[in-house]
Amino acid sequence: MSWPARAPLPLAPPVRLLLPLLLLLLLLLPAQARAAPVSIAYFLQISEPTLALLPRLLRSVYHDDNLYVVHFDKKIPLWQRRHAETILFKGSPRYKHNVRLLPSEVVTYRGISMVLNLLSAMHLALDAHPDWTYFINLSGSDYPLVSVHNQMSLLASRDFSARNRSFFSFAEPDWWKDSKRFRYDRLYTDTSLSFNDSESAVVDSYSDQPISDVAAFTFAAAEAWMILHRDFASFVLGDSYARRMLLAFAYSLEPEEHFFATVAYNHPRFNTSNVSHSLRHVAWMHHGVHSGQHPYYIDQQEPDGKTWTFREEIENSACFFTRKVRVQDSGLLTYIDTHVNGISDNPNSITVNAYLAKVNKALDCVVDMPNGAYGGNCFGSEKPLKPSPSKPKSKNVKS
Ligand SMILES: *[C@@H]1O[C@H](CO)[C@@H](O)[C@H](O)[C@H]1NC(C)=O
Ligand SMILES: *[C@@H]1O[C@H](CO)[C@@H](O)[C@H](O)[C@H]1NC(C)=O
Ligand SMILES: *[C@@H]1O[C@H](CO)[C@@H](O)[C@H](O)[C@H]1NC(C)=O
Ligand SMILES: CC(=O)N[C@H]1CO[C@H](CO)[C@@H](O)[C@@H]1O
Ligand SMILES: CC(=O)N[C@H]1CO[C@H](CO)[C@@H](O)[C@@H]1O
Repeated sequence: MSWPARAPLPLAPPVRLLLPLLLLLLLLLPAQARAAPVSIAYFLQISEPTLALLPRLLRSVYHDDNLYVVHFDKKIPLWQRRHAETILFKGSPRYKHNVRLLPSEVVTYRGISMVLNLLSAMHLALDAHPDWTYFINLSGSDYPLVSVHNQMSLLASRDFSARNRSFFSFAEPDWWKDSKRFRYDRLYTDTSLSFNDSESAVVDSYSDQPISDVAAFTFAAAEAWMILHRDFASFVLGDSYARRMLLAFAYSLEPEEHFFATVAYNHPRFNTSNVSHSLRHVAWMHHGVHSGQHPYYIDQQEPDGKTWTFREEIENSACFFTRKVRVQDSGLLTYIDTHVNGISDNPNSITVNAYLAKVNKALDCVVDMPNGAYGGNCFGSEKPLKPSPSKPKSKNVKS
């Protein structure tokens, strides 16, 4: 793979004369319009139910200047993974240039192997591409509400990349304690730590986590969706503080929601640079009813078979991505491409710009929020995230 250097273009004489004027104009523009777009490493973590959603997702977030790391869960049968790879690279010859496959690992839902898999992806991304600035973690059921080009510009705007800021959706503070009680006070083992590929479950030991009461760090409650600055990614992979914290979370439940946020919240190098929202729209509530353990599917339809239940909510979310998508190529995705992110061939520029204005307004709101603050209030429809009481598979229970 080669990353073409961008050679400065020679300037023609009339342009040279205009240059001071152009520079003056540039200085008069607001800072956010000026910064060069940053490049992004996207990680697409694919499980069996989301295999069919991958080709469209990759197409919709693809851009030559970015890096794409794709992972197929090892629990997906080998022939199916091979087939998915073949289909993927048939999508476009350009993919060869910047789409990388992460060798398959077993990923246990709600277990530490989700964190380990994300760390593997960050490692590959840091090795493969010299200059991405942000790392965005996606699953097959995410879908963009902002075009990639605009994502690259918006992450370069304000003080985000200038201050190496990472984005986390922290939960409301009164839930941090509950969350710790449900997920950290007992020891839970992700059986994929056995190195046995047929093992993938989180098992409750029903014994206390001895360090829970004495932990001198603050257990941070957040969502598993993040936008991480390269500086934070390098820190998480290479620093001994992060390594020790990883072990402190190895036998916990849902560590993917707490490990990264806890490192960022507690370490003095990052606790003054967080942004309190991960720019993801997740539908947890509908007509006052909590969805339970899993969020609602955003492509759910009303009984009339014509109305997309969450369409308006999506249009007010002001986020970069929505989830969870269940249906491949649904009319809702076509609608989003035309009216929201504008990546279709015939976008409606009025609604696309209106959505972008909402995103800018939300970013202006969240940019100065305090550390660990609940950023959801800046984002139209976002509803609070509650920790769910844990019910992992219980075997080998000792009483
Ligand atoms: C941002 O990260 C770079 C690379 O790790 C580092 O050299 C720089 O000092 C960091 N800047 C800030 C403001 O933390
Ligand atoms: C791996 O685990 C399975 C049960 O899930 C067991 O039958 C098998 O013997 C284990 N393999 C090894 C090498 O222990
Ligand atoms: C950041 O962390 C350090 C060390 O834990 C702590 O002393 C400091 O008060 C924290 N700063 C903020 C702004 O949270
Ligand atoms: C390890 C980890 O944090 N994975 C998350 C990456 O993002 C997807 C969806 O955006 C989540 O489902 C994963 O939990
Ligand atoms: C602007 C910023 O960095 N956000 C917050 C992150 O955390 C610190 C510590 O609480 C806050 O002071 C910042 O406002």
